[in-house]
Amino acid sequence: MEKLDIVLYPEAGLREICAPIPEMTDDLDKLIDDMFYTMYDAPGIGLAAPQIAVQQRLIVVDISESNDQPIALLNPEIIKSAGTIEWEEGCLSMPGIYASVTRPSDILVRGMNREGKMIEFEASELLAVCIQHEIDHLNGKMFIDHLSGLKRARAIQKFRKSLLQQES
Ligand code: K2U
Ligand code: ZN
Repeated sequence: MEKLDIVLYPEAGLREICAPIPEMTDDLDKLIDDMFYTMYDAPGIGLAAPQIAVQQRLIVVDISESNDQPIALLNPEIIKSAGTIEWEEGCLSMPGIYASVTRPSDILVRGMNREGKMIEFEASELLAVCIQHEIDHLNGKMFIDHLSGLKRARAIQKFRKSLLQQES
């Protein structure tokens, strides 16, 4: 297992549309292990491949308390969504910044699992929030993009200030 470096905003790679993955490979299997290791170490409950500078459509998620319910999804898609939920979100690529984001509360997700099998499942509440947050990353979108102009500007300003303080 390897702890990977997490890319920080405003790295350009976080704004790219990631490429679909044609098939599961041994290299991807190792990358998935390293992404889970990096996510648990952060700690976080989700991680998308562009956050470790891999511009491919791959996410890992585990919202369990005991880190024993890992979900890896290649080419994840939201097939259906319903309801609304407001959640105080953060992002491992913008550490220390939190803001309330409203998203659909119930989703039907389709993707390929790490065994190369197409799967489809329903998710709600925090799992739905987390999967949507990660799929946003695959489309070059960050949680701050869901904020109003003023709140987004304040979040970016606060993050930039925290980076400058770390450098001084
Ligand atoms: O993509 C990421 O940056 C990982 C996020 C995913 C996430 C953000 C907001 C709400 C749900 C998931 C990290 O896991 S943020 C850190 C964190 C840790 C525990 C609980 C919630 C957020
Ligand atoms: Zn994030």
